[in-house]
Amino acid sequence: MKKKLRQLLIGCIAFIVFIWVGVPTPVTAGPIQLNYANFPAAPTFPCVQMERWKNEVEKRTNGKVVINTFPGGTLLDAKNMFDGVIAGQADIGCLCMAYQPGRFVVTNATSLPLGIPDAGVGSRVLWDLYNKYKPEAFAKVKVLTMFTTAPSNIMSSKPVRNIDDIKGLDLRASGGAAQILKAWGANQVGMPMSATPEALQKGVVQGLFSSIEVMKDYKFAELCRFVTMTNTVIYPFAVVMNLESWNSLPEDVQKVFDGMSTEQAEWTGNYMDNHVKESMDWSKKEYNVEFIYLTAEQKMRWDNMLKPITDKWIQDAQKKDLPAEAIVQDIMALVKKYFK
Ligand code: DTR
Repeated sequence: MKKKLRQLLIGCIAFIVFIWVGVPTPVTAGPIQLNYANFPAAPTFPCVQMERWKNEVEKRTNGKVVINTFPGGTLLDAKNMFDGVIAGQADIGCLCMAYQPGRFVVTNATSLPLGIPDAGVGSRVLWDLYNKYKPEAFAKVKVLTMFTTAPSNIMSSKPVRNIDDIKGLDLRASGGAAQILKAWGANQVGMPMSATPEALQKGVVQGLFSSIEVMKDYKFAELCRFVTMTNTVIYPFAVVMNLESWNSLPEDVQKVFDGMSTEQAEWTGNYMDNHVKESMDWSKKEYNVEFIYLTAEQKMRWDNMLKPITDKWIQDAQKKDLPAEAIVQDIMALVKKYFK
């Protein structure tokens, strides 16, 4: 009797174990969470495009993916954005390539004075250039998209009406654009955009050289009552993803990301161009900002002073075994293609 009871008990336990192990419990895994880092403040264009991308991704993956956004350098700042993404401190990061001229030589060729007229054209040119050359610099990341700013102008607390006015003026610019200010004779002070509001407030600089949507987004119009329209050089940006994070995504999600690359470049370029106009109107209305236009003769003089910059870039890039002349030719041909 005892033996039978024991057998029954063992049978029951075996049955329970069988049910427990054999029947799969429903998996209640949540959505895929990805952290996206950005360096400037939330109202600026790199963050506006980030929020747009987030919303589209979440919509197009039907909630399978959730993007957590970190503007204002809260996860990674301008200087360690690229390496931080490679190291996995963020899954995705947005960086201004112009801040590191020596690191992103090919894509930074778009910031040479080659006549990119606006951000819509600039973003298309940059994205095509990247896809043609697939530069080695991006071997350790997945590139999600690229885009550019609108051309740069001088925002300052003192009027710059001619080339003499800029001589010795402390102006902030970063990376590639620094050489432009130097060529014009300004006292160039280097720092990322995110450090500029404080430098202006403290009087470390009397102005800056950038696309002018920041007059509104950072309220620089309050301190910079003059804008000299030089319409020179854009700054190129990239959005990159950690390779391991990318490889761990299901194929259908990767397809959504890849399917958005060109669209996001174009969307951002167009947003930037419209926002520049808005910012100009706002600056005039709110702070009576004066926009100074160079005469054709002046503009030619200012532009001519920049010619050695492209020649020097070609020489330096050739030393790095890059097809420098072909890259410059490609940029000019792409500008023609997209500039209608
Ligand atoms: N012109 C570059 C890049 C830039 C233009 N607008 C913004 C806004 C926020 C961050 C960077 C930028 C620059 O001056 O840094």
